[in-house]
Order: sequence, then C-alpha cells, then structure tokens
Amino acid sequence: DGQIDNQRGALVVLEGLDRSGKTSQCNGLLSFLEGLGFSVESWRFPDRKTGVGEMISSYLANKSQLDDRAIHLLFSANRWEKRSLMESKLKSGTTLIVDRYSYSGVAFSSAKGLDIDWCKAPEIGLLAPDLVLYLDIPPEKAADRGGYGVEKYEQLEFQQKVSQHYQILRDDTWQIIDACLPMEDVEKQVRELVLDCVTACRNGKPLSQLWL
Ligand code: 2DT
Repeated sequence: DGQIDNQRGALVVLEGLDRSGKTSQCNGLLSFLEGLGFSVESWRFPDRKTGVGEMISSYLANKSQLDDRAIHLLFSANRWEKRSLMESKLKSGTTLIVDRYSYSGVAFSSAKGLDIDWCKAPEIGLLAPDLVLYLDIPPEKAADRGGYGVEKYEQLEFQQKVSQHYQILRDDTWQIIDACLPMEDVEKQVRELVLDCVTACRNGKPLSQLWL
C-alpha cells in the first residue's frame, strides 16, 4: 500500500570524544538493524574518500597545514557533498547510522577558539538528525582507553575543550549515554533509542533541517 512507499529511514548520528566507543556502537547497530530486516547503511564524517575528504585526511595526519576557518569549511563541504545522497537514501526508506556530523564540526572548531555562531553557519540547511546519541565519557577516561593515535586532535587537553563545547550544542534530539558503562549496557540503551526513532520516522515524523 502507498503508506509503505512513503516510509522513510531515520538519520541517527553518534557523537562523542575520540575513544568514546562510537565506531563500535555504529558497527553493532548496523548488524542489529540488518538482522531485524531494516534497510540500513553506516556512514562516517569526515568521508575521506571524496576529493575534499582527501584534503581533510591529509590535514588530520599533519601532512598539510590549513587555516582553522579553511579546514572548518572543508569539513562542512564534505557534508554538503553528501547531502543529496543522504536525502534520497532516507526518503527511499534506508536508515543511516552516521559516525560524527555537524556537532563534531562545531565542537572541534569552536574548541580552537572560533566563534560558535560562525561555526554553525555553514551547517545551516543540512539534514537534521532524528536522533543524536552522545556517548559521554570524561576525557581522562577516554585517554586511558589504550591512548590516542597520532592524528591532529588526539591530545587530552584539546579533548577537554571539545567536551565542553559539545555541551553547548545539546538539543532535544540528543540522548546522553554513559559511555563508561559496560559495552553491553551501552549497546542495550543505544538499540532501544534507535528502534523508537526508526519507528517514529516510519510513522511519518518529517525530515527537518539543521539550525534554521
Ligand atoms: P575520526 O577520527 O572520527 O575519523 O574523526 N572532526 C570531524 C572535525 O574537526 N570536524 C568535523 O566536521 C568532523 C566530522 C574529529 C577525525 C577527526 O576530525 C574531527 C576527529
């Protein structure tokens, strides 16, 4: 029936500091939802495979230097270049599980000292997530989890700033999950919240846009 054709997928974003467990939860969610028979894809930002993504990747690996505002706009452009595909996937009924999104964009750049409204501006009009799962972990604990890698932002002091800036971005699409709990408990909460969200989207919750 026509109702079924109109059922859209959900846009679910996972956010949190480095080593908060986002990537593991994204992978877990993907197989969980696939197992239930949903159409689902797992995405991540930055998407390092595009031309813009290659520039971002080189910056993060400290192989190139860019002005703070220039790299901010590249991260944003990297989302814009995926926007129409994102919209068509959602409208055709595919749920997207996205590892980092505009909140990372604003939290990381404003943690460098850039004005928060300036940081938000280029994100305006991107698709708004239906649900943001924030995996909450104290920066010191995240650092203890096997340490950081060698990329640009992977230092405790900077992560502490990012953590503070994330808090400013919380809105009613956010659910804060204690990422220090055992992984199975985190996973259980994540699954329940995502199932509710997927159901709401199938029942006609409209897609909306960020920060308008
Ligand atoms: P991963 O380690 O998750 O690949 O992230 N970042 C990310 C930004 O500064 N702005 C953004 O818009 C996004 C999506 C967070 C790579 C690093 O890039 C940062 C960590």
